[in-house]
Amino acid sequence: MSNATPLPLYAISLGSNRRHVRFGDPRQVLMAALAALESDDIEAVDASPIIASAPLGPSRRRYANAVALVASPLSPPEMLERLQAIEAAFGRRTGQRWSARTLDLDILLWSGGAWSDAALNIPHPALTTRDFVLGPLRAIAPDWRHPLNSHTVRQMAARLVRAKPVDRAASPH
Ligand code: A4P
Ligand code: MG
Repeated sequence: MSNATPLPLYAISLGSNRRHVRFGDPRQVLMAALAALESDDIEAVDASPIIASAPLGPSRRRYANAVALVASPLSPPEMLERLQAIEAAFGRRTGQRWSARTLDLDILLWSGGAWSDAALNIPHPALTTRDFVLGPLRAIAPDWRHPLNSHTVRQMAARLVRAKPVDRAASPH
């Protein structure tokens, strides 16, 4: 079976801005989550460095963020269900949107292309606007193309950096 069709790839984002009573600070939460992702049907392929990032949204705590590449035969809904089970095992509180969380796992990209249903959108809709996602993703998958806008991850990350000075220049003094 050495020439079997390669398994689909997923890019998964990891975020945390709360300590976990057992694992420790957000960086340690992400390291434990990376280990928890691996299983019989999820194979770790690569992981980015873990970065510290300023919070987007109302929470004031800084985040640890990273991106993992995994190979898996799971369908996108099955992968989402698995990620939500891992979040729950890490004590994720549901409820308030964007509240401080122990662990947030999102599907960024899938080698099968785009997916859209009531519970799941792939590529992740905020992928193109978030430096704390595109930075780590570029470290491990710079040439992956967004299936809808066809830009590579490297191009999307560069566009994000270039957008900032233009925005400032456009604002009134
Ligand atoms: N959902 C749809 N598409 C996807 C996908 N591609 N991957 C649905 C995962 N989930 C997807 O997500 C709500 C619902 O989105 C899920 O039930 C699923 O059916 P959630 O994770 O339960 O809720 P949430 O995270 O509170 O809301 P949301 O909109 O996912 O928040 P975000 O956009 O994830 O933002 N700042 C920094 N620096 N770093 C961060 O990591 N994260 C957030 C959370 C805010 N600020 C941040 C960071
Ligand atoms: Mg999420």
